[in-house]
Parts: sequence; structure tokens; C-alpha cells
Amino acid sequence: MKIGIVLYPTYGGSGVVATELGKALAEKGHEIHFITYSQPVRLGSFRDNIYYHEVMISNYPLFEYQPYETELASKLVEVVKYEKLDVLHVHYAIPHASAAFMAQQILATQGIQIPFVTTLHGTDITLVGKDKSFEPVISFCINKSNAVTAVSESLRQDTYEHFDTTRDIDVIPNFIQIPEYEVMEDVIELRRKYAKDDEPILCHVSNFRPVKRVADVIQIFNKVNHSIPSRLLLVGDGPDRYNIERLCRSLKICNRVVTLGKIRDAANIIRLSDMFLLPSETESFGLAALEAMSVGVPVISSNTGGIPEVNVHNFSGMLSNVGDVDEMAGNAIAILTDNKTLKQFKLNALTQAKKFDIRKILPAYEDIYRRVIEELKLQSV
Ligand code: GMT
Repeated sequence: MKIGIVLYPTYGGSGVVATELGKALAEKGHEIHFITYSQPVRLGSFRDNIYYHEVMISNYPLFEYQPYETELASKLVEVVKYEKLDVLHVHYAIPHASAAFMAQQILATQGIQIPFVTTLHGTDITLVGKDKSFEPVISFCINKSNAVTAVSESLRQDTYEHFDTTRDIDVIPNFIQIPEYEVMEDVIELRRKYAKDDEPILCHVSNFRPVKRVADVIQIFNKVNHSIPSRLLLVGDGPDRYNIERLCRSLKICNRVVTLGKIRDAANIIRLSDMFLLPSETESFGLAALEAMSVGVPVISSNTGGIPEVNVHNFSGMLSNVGDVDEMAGNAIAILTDNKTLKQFKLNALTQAKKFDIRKILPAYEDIYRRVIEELKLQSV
């Protein structure tokens, strides 16, 4: 199939999922066209079957805010028409689904039928989407998409709760490519850059937005560090970074915390650690937790949204109520102080991650593409 994938190209989870999906589909022989405003960070170098179309943003002085949705819709019309795409798959509802709908309508006037699939990722529904100013457009686009998928059952339920829709929504969980390397020498060497051999390393990766509750990460770490001298690796950047660094200074733990900023392949850092912390306020899925589990790192997390669908309590990690940093720290200490328990949790984390192996998830998307293409063909005869 010839598939157009619309995504946010930056470090966000939805962009990572969309890019990895496109790369995996291309490897299976599909022709993939990424359409967005800058090269997706996870795309890497040249690959067979992959094309990238950049949406150029005009800077006409009249526009205080650039009309990205219009530019994207125009680009979609062009790419669908000249590359003869079979289906569009848009990741994140705003404004990708409405741009796809507009392109679909324009193309229909030219005798070209193109279905579009919308994948809801989380904040498009749970944070931004709940904003009443977006609600009518998102409800409309959900209803007009040829298929809608959500990355967890929890997100599917949130969508029904907050939007005016009763349509079918398929749950297709996020996925992971399980790394094929074994526990290697270089991990041991690299780990020594950050911690002594007997010091556990804890890790957190996020966009440092309030929803991630990075201050809780610091509080949990502070308690763990009091009990077992440890290190914390922080990966990512965002609005809360400044406050977090201040908090570390006030708790006098800066010498124990390494703030690495944005890193293209965070898994290389996560795999150095013994435990991953994800105390988010809300999380439709928690891709970062899955990334950690895929390299055998157990997860201490909140029990919100879709996280329990990914991190299994008392198996791949431990879950607590949002904000319960005492319990989260206690759980971390209990696992880290007993080598046998830690080893078992690490093995379990990998076992759990394997359920989300990309090879198991990919066919679900291919089935949906085929279904919407077929349905549209039937409608137009
Ligand atoms: O986590 C973010 O704020 C970024 C956001 C995104 O769309 O890039 O992540 C959402 O989508 C990810 C991929 O499906 C999910 O793993 C995250 O749980 C979800 N974030 C939230 O729900 C807060």
C-alpha cells in the first residue's frame, strides 16, 4: 500500500510511534510518505520505501499566526494526488484530522477518493482536546474519520466521555522494537560514568511538562537516595526543567542527579538504569515506560489512565496513586534493596514489554488500512 503518515516530528511520543510505525511498514514493503513541517527526529538516514514531504510554512506578514492547518491540507492534496496514495494515517487529532478531512473533501471534488485513519494519542483528548474551544472540531473529525484508533482502552473511554461520538474506536496499543543486544560490556563501562557499581541508577525521560510531575520524580529519588545512595538520570527538556533544577539545589542532591537534556535515542541511557520513574498526572499509554521495560528496566509509576495496561503491578513494576511519593519511594527501595527481587522485576519487565512487540501490533494497522480502502471503494460504486 501507499500510505501517507501525518505526525508531529519532534520528541513527543505520538511522533515517535508514527515514525517507528512508518519505518516498520516500509520494511514490510509498503511505500511510506511522511508529511509534516520538519524531518521526524526518529527517521534517521535514507531508507528504502520512505519519502518525506515538508509542509512549508509561509511567513506572510499579515499572519500573526501561521495557518498551518491550511498549508498541511494543501500539501496532503498534492501528495495524495501525485504520489497516488491509498490511505492517509494521521497521528494526533489536532489539527491533523481536520486537515485530512479538508484534503479528503477537496480531492473528492477532483474525483479522487482517499480514506483517512486518525490515531488518538492522549493529550489531544485528555488535555488539549478537553478544552471546549477545540471540542466541536475534534468531535466532528472523530466522526468523519474513516477509522479511529486509540492507543489504550483508557483513552478510548476518555474519548467517549469527553466528545460527542458513539462511533467505533479500535484500540491498538503502542509498540516497541525489542532490542536484540545482550547485556554488554559497554553498558557496564558507560554506567560507571554515572554511578559506582553498587549504586542503583534511577531514570526519568519526558518532555518536562506539568503533566509528567517531574517534581515527584525528584521527591521519590530524594527518599530513595536517603535510604540507598543512588543516582538519578534525567532525560528530556521542557517548561519544568528550571524548577526541577532549583528543587535539586534546594534538596542538595545536585551531585546525585544528572540532567542530560534531549537525547535522540533515550533507550541507550535508560538501559544503564535499574529503575524507571513515571509518576505522571495522566498518561494515555506511557510509551517511556514501555521503552524502559523493553531494555529490562522495571517501572515505578502512577496508576493513572492507560499506564496499568502497560506496567503490571507487582510484576513489571509497582503502581501507586498520583502524588503518593512516599509509597512510590517505598516500593522502589523494597525492590532495589533485594538483588533477587530486582533481578526478577527486570526479567518480568522484559517479558511484559514483549507483549507489545511491533511484529504483533503492525498487522492491526495494516488490517485497518485495507478495511477503510475497501469500504470507500464499495461506497463509491
Ligand atoms: O506525553 C506527552 O505529553 C506527549 C504525547 C504525544 O502525543 O506526543 O504523548 C502521548 O502519546 C504517547 C504516544 O501514544 C503516549 O505514550 C503518552 O502516554 C501520551 N501522553 C499523555 O497522555 C500525557
